[in-house]
Amino acid sequence: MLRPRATPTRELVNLDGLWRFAIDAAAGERPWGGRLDTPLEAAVPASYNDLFTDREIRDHVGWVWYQRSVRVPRGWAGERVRVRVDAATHEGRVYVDDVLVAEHAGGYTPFEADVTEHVTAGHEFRLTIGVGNELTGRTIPPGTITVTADGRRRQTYLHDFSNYAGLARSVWLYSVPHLHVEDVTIVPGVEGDTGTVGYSVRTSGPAGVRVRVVDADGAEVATGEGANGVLRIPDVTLWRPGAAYLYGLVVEVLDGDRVSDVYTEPFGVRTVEVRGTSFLINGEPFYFTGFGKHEDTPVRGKGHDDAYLVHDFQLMDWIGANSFRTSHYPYAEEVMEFADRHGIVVIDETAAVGLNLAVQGGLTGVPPRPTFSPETFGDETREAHAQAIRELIARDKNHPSVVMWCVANEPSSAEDGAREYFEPLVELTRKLDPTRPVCYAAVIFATHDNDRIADLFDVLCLNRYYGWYIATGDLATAETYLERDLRGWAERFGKPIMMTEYGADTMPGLHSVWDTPWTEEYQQAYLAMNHRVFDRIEAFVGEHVWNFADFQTSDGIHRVDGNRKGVFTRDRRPKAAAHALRARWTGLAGRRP
Ligand code: GCB
Repeated sequence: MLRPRATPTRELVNLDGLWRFAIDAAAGERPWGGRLDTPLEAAVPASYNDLFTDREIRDHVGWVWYQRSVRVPRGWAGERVRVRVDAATHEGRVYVDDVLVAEHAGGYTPFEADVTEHVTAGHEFRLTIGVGNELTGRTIPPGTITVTADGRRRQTYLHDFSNYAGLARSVWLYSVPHLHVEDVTIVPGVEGDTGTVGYSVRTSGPAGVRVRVVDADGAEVATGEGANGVLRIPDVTLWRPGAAYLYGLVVEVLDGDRVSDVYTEPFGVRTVEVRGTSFLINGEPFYFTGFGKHEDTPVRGKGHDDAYLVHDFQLMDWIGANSFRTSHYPYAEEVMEFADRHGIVVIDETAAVGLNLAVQGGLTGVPPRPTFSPETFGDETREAHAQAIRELIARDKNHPSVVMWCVANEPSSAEDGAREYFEPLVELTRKLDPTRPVCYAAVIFATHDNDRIADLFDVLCLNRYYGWYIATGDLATAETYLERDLRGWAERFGKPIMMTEYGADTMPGLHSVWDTPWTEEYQQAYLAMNHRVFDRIEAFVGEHVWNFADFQTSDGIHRVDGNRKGVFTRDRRPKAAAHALRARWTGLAGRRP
């Protein structure tokens, strides 16, 4: 799905700001049917949960309503008009005045509605967006709703980060000409010094198509005609990790001789390949340094914020991180574009986190139910998961920063049914994008000899917490366990291995001369132990510490004011481990330490 942009033929109005807001109990039967009667206003983009002091809003399970009035620019007569919602977590319904114009499930990918028939240029309309936050056995991510003894509905889920909800990304009103570009797919390649640009353009109706490639200075470097083809860029400048270079594919849709629509899609020329136990970018071995992150800041929750975006990337640069994983859901498109422009490498993950009933059983002692079954996660869950994969690839396929798709985090991959569940999803991913490697992040209970799906994937991505959840405080034992575990995977599969999570909760300011969990020294010693082992495993291609920063979790006895495995605090101050990581990572430039 194309990102809305202002072009010579398209105009764009950003609808961020303060919207009238109410949870369903306060919103009346048809919240879209008139002016929302509420004293509350909510900021967009932001999760609504932490904006208000009312606990009922913070813990609300169900629908909330956002409303504002919107004036259609008077120059838009004769154009098509669309409303685009960058994300409604986890379900969205859009009403223009009294009319439902769009419905969407999946909290981290965009959707839009053509509202041309319902609005008039120069006039105002009432825009109401309902957002539902319920997670069930049929949603991605999954969850369960229970009812308390006093009749309140409670949402539980199988991941630790807080179930922030609302309009956490921008909302747009934009115009497109009647005959327009619907979609553009770009597949770059390299032949010697020449960049190849396979492209395919979908238009809203039969039309001529003209394309040209412009370089970063806007100079034309290749031209072509037709909706599909391959363009060649002589003397190409590659997109490289740490040295981004972006071209633009300018697409013109022709109505006879007249240019009806113009749309420019940025892209980079680079290749990605897994060969033997190496991960190659532009034919050169690449070693990932960086983090699993979260979109998480105080007050805003998962609300996108450009200031944090800039600051987080500054901190990643400072520490020598060349990459991150969008754990555990697709991030805002602003983040992806920033990574493209700044040469940061991304492992792009769906929101399929928590497809694992065995972990819960293991932690609570309750005998686990099977994860993959018609009563738990069956065909309907898999269809929601397939849709999440389709929407992720549709949105992010042209980003040069994205080098791998991660289809799930910590599914129960050692259980009956895991292979049947995942095989079609991996096939789907490869069909939608044959150019990028595919992975999943494997939970610690999945070992080289019981995991049933690892051979379907290209890179073995492991989440391991030896020295934290296992062998807590005993780094010598942890080191032995970790090395045995990694060697097992290396020998059985002969594929590249990377650590997608390793980390230790750390209270800034807590110190000890011993190996005492929660201290700043322990986090450093824990990471150093991991690094010693990684450096002994030849097939190792990268390390992503869990987590970049402390983040909010659901309330409970396992966390003190959130997950504290951040190398930075939630307000982005470095813990001691940040300096140690910086010493290891800076200067590596994607090479193995
Ligand atoms: C994991 C999960 C991650 C958690 C982390 C932890 O394995 O993938 O979402 O936050 O462990 O800190 O427990």
